[in-house]
Amino acid sequence: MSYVSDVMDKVKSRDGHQAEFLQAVEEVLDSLDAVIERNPKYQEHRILERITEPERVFMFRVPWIDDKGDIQVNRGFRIEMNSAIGPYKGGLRFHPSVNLGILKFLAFEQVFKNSLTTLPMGGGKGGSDFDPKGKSDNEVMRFCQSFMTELCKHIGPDTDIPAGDIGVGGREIGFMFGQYKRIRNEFTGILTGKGLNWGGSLIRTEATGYGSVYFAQNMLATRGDSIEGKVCAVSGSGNVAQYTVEKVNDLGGKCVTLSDSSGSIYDPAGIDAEKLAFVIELKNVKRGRIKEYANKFKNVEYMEGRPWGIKCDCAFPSATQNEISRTEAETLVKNGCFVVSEGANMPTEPGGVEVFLKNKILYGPGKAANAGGVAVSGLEMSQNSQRLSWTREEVDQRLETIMKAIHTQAFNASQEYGAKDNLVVGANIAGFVKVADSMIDQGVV
Ligand code: NDP
Ligand code: 2IT
Repeated sequence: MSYVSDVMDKVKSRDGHQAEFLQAVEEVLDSLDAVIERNPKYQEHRILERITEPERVFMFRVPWIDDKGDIQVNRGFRIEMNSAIGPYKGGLRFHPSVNLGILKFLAFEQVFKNSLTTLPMGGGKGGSDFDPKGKSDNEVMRFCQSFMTELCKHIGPDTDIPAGDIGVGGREIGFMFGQYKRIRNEFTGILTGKGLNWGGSLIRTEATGYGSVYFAQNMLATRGDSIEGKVCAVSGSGNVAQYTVEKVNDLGGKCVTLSDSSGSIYDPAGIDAEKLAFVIELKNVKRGRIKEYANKFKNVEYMEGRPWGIKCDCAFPSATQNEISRTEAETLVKNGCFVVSEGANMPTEPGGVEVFLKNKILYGPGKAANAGGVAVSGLEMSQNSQRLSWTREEVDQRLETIMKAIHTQAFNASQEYGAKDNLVVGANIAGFVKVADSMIDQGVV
């Protein structure tokens, strides 16, 4: 039995019930055969056993009082996955589906993603099964304060720096930052995605969506093509989806779909700047449903389910994991879609990935395509350390450069290891080698 399959079996027997974690580990390990074969040192140093086991996991009770005066209890988590190349870095997700397995998958992905950014960041992830939907601002604040009252014992600007993810945006980061400062009496960069008046970076809000479109541009450039004139299907309508639409518009493409967990809208005329402003207000301020878009604008179709039946050139899945099945991938390809850039983490089921690779479409896996968010988080940390703020142009320029570097690293690694232009294999190898070599340098820890 090969070293890779031996380790996969061990992970399965230990964490068999953590389906998403196993899925993420299997995808990475499947890419590594050639690297392991050429570099026996990884087996000698038991890198795969170590890299699949978090360095540390915290689970804690988060009690808070709702508006009726009743006590509610949620579960809080922080996974400190790997610190070989820098302090733990990764978002916090607040969603009722959150559990240890989902956060371990996200933390595992984050290790390789952060490595690809070229910046010195280790990998982590955290969150809670708290559901912000339908909660008042005061309830969200009390929850965030309680969550940070425990989390503050474990994080720090040189230790572990959380940020946003699903259900955690500017409002939640603000409440958590305020509570950390109050408890610790320290104004330091312990979170990224902060408000621009108190240590945030320009372009951080836009970064994941912009980055995912820059990544698509880089993929298209390998075929002498660009986003201009392309019809794009986007899923989700939160942070990543919103700024994906903005950047596609900037570059002369047209986005025709958005979604949320209730359904999707199809707007054949395209989601222009004015319609996007409506979506941003609807989702970030009114916290309403995407269905309202179809009531507001003419000639828009609303449908239950996901938007992958709509004919498009490019797809930007930007909602959540496993939101493109094998069948949906087949439909996309059949309808002429030839670019998929994953704004979300692991949005395509393994069967769907197989379909994209088999059909040789331009496929950018999440850990490469959505790394722009954490990359600008890294730039926010640099600005905080220097007590300086860079201009919008400077940050955007750096983001574009980083996305290009990620594409180049993944593309080159795929070539070097005989996987042609398979960016799944390339991103996994390029992300892995830097972390694995650093682990070897630092001994058995
Ligand atoms: P938001 O909370 O801002 O938006 C999430 C969107 O996805 C909403 O429209 C939401 O709909 C939808 N969604 C969430 N869960 C589900 C589900 N189970 N089924 C269907 N739709 C769902 O989150 P983000 O935009 O920040 O995150 C989106 C994705 O991007 C996630 O996979 C995240 O991990 C990834 N990502 C985010 C980064 C960031 O910087 N924010 C960086 C890199 C990746 P509804 O409102 O109905 O729940
Ligand atoms: O999945 C991700 O990369 C994020 N949610 C962003 C993490 C970060 O630290 O900015």
